[in-house]
Parts: sequence; structure tokens; C-alpha cells
Amino acid sequence: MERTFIMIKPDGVQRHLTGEIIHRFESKGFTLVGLKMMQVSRELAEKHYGVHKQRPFFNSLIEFITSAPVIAMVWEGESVVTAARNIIGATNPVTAAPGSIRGDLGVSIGRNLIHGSDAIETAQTEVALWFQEEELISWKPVRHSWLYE
Ligand code: D4T
Repeated sequence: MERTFIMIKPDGVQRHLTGEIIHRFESKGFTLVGLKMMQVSRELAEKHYGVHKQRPFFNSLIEFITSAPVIAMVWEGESVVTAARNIIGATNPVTAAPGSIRGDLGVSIGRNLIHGSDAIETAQTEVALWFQEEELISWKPVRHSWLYE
């Protein structure tokens, strides 16, 4: 079963949207297999966003991600990487589709509430970066046969 890394960013936590955001993944049909609240270190933030190191917004992004706690999660399900990106919406909340998390709850690209891995390989790298293997729990929800053929 596919897994993806999802992080509720400091703005989502500060705005008390944690429950609302988790609810959207649960009600869609995905399974939570790991969750922790973290004050992110500069080192971890820079590793996670290493691909953006040369971008003009890199420093402000690192300041933001390390400014207050985040909720780090791993979600599991069929095609969860792609589906989660759709649930989250486009990077800029102004153009993110209504119905998506960013489309419904955000107004600014630098405060876009949530991160989701953008591909299966990225998801594997990010899950390994943020979680130890023993922090992830494999379990089969009883609703499984009502979600999948
Ligand atoms: P993340 O990685 O946070 O899930 O966002 P996306 O995958 O949707 O978008 P991204 O990697 O292109 O951007 C990473 C992160 O940087 C912030 N950002 C981005 C910003 O502050 N200003 C900008 O101009 C861009 C492009 C928002 C998300």
C-alpha cells in the first residue's frame, strides 16, 4: 500500500486547523500510520526543502517552517500521493481549487498550510527523513473492504 508524507505547517497549527485538515484525509478514506508534533530544526527544514536552496523564497520558507510547531504525518492508501496533492490543492491558495485545503482555507503562497509529497519516490525519501521505522504503525482498518473492491 502506498504511503505519503504530509506536514501541517506552522500556520495550520497556529490557526487551529489541525482537526479540520486531518478530518479531510480520514473522511476521504486514507489511513493514518504515523503522527507527531515537532518543533522543526533548521537542519531538518533545510534538508526537507533542499531542492529550493537557490530560490529567492528559501530563507523565508525556512524561517517560517521553524517558527512554530508542525504536525508531521504519514498517510496510507491506494494512490495516496496523487490523491493527497489533490486534497491539498495548488501551491498558491489564491488559485487552488475550491474544495481543496489551500483553496478553502488559505490566502497566501507563503502561508499555504500544508505540505504533501509530490511523487512516490519523494514520499519514500520524506517519510524516511521525518520518521523512524518504529514510529510507523501498520494496521488494517475495519472499513477497508468498504473502501476498496
Ligand atoms: P510544499 O512543498 O510546501 O508542499 O509546496 P508545493 O509542493 O505545493 O510547492 P513548492 O515545492 O513549489 O514550494 C515549496 C514551498 O515554498 C513556498 N513558496 C513557494 C513560497 O513561499 N513562495 C513561492 O514563490 C513558492 C513557489 C510554498 C511552498
